[in-house]
Amino acid sequence: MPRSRPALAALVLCWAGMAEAAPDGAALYAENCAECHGEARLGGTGPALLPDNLGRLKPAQAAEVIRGGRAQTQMPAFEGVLDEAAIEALVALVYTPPETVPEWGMAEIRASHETTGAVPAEAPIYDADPLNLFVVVETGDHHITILDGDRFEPLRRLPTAFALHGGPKFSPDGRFVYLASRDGWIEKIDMWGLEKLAKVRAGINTRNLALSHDGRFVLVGNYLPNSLTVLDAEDLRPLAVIPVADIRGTGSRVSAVYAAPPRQSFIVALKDVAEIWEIPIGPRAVKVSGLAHSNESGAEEVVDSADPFPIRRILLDEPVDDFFFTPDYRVLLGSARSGDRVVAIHLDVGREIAELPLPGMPHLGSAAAFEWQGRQVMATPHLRDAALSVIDIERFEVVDEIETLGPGFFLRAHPATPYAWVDVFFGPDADAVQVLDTRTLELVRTIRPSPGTTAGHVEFTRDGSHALVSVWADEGAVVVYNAHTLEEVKRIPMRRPVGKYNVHNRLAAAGD
Ligand code: DHE
Repeated sequence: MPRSRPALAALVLCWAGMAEAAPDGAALYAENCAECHGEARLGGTGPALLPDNLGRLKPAQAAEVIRGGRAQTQMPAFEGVLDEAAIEALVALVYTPPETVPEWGMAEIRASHETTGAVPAEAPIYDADPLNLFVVVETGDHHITILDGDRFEPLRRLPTAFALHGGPKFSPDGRFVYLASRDGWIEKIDMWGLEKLAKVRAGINTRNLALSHDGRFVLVGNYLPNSLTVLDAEDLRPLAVIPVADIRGTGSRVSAVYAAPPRQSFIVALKDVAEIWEIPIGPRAVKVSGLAHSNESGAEEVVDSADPFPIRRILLDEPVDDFFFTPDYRVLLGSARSGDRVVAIHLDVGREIAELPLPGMPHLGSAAAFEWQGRQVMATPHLRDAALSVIDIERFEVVDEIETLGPGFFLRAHPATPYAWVDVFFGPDADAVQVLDTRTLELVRTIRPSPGTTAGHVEFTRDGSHALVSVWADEGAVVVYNAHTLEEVKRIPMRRPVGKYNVHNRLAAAGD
């Protein structure tokens, strides 16, 4: 039935009234959130609340966190304090990009820098092999546990910044470890004294960090701002902020930074532009620049002289990231943006030398190398396909595809055992890890540490005798297996232990 004019007018008035009454997200934020998350949403005691930083949290989950709070953190529950409309307004606000790109340059980084006053210990304060310790990253309540890798006993638990991501990086002698959080906090821990020494916020939205071959510099790669931050590894003092843009000036996020110890350089993967950067450290810098300048092979290379961290640009046809390096660091394999092929780039000549069709979105960053039938190969899980690909890393060809129970995230091998372990991670079998016999390329065992709960990320002890697997739950565990018999040995309760890192093995994997 058609509405009368007065009825329509009343409806319009009513809508106008509703619009007026709609909660003001910014005002609600200022009143309830700014104290911990910062006035400009850049973070404070709580994490940054910007769309890029929240990328992995769905809006419905964010609403749930506002309603119910976050266990084991200072985030309170707002249910009963804020109504649903207010919660929705807050969610809408935090997923809206700020009007101006937040500034995070040298001044802001310097102002965030803090040392704790702790002095590095003169000797280990524990009776355990310092090179067989594990750093277990527990994102359930944002702590790390330092675990004795012989007795499988926790030695110390330390609070960390919110949401660490990427592997912690050890100094070449294993004395110190550096951690990076998604919100840009970098922390340095003394692995003898088991104390935090310093922290600094190197970016607003950070990918990861790398430590130079000589342990002098920490390089941090950021999404926001588009920058690299160089820190003094001694005390995390900022030394340089390098804006990231391609040769034409188009800005780019940094996908990840890597140390290349045999090259004495850093390698930088860029998300949005078709370049890879190499930043030489120390005397090698001169050599690499010379090589690039005298390159007559036609390879497209340009060397900037942005002292003291000169950038060698390797120009590509399209962006590649998620790198795997051959053990000598002469060649890197990178995933093309389409996720359906891998390119091999020779770092000395600065050009693509091979292309491999790998349609399942290989996760090269977590691949592992081993010897198979006298050939140097690596195996990589795929993020999209239920398969492992085995690639000859001298001839750059795929030698085998092995069907798994589901797409996987992390794979680990150790020279002392023929068994490599890969997790399943996605799909109905996410509670399983599978064991690959690297002699036959057969999957020989499926292990479900906690049926029904996601299992992932494997790390070996220093001698390869045991494999440690995470049960990825807030009330989770690190489960220790005998790496030869594949039997469970011990279960250590942990709060969502996303990853664990053995000092010796991580240094060996980095080529130190
Ligand atoms: Fe990671 C390492 C990128 C999502 C857990 N992850 C890395 C590295 C990169 C990377 C480039 C190597 C950095 C290093 O070690 O210095 N990760 C990405 C992504 O692009 C992706 C897919 C999307 C994103 O939001 O960043 C992603 N990663 C995740 C997760 O969702 C994981 C499973 C849980 C989490 O807490 O974030 C996760 N990533 C990890 C872990 C490592 C890692 C545990 C270290 C692996 C190692 O053994 O070294």
